[in-house]
Amino acid sequence: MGRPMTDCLFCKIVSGDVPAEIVRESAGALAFRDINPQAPTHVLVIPRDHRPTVAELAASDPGLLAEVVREAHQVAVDEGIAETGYRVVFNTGPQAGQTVFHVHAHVLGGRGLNWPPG
Ligand code: IU
Repeated sequence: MGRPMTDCLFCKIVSGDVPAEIVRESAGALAFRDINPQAPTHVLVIPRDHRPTVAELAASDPGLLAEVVREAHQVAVDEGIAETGYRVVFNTGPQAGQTVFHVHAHVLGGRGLNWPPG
């Protein structure tokens, strides 16, 4: 836990081996635009350290999870959607649609978002 995983796409974005449009960086986290955006703003916030899911991050490093959530809010501020509203989503597990097992917060906004989600 916490070490870079050689077969992890998001670890490769952290190391710079895979390019991404990075919008924010903090000591422990990185924010970059999703390559398949589902809303006018769709940014992913990840911890630099590898953790597969939000549950594992919460258990092993709650301070780092708090940093990811603070950065997610700061992305919304930077994108101008903090006032109108935005959504932060951690898909967790295959049935919830998690496809990349390096925890990431989706920050979505810039349009009306339906509830419940599909
Ligand atoms: P998910 O919650 O694990 O399904 O989200 C993974 C996201 O990662 C998804 O929205 C993809 O579009 C996004 N993504 C990306 O931004 N860059 C990539 O190279 C790959 C996936 I593969």
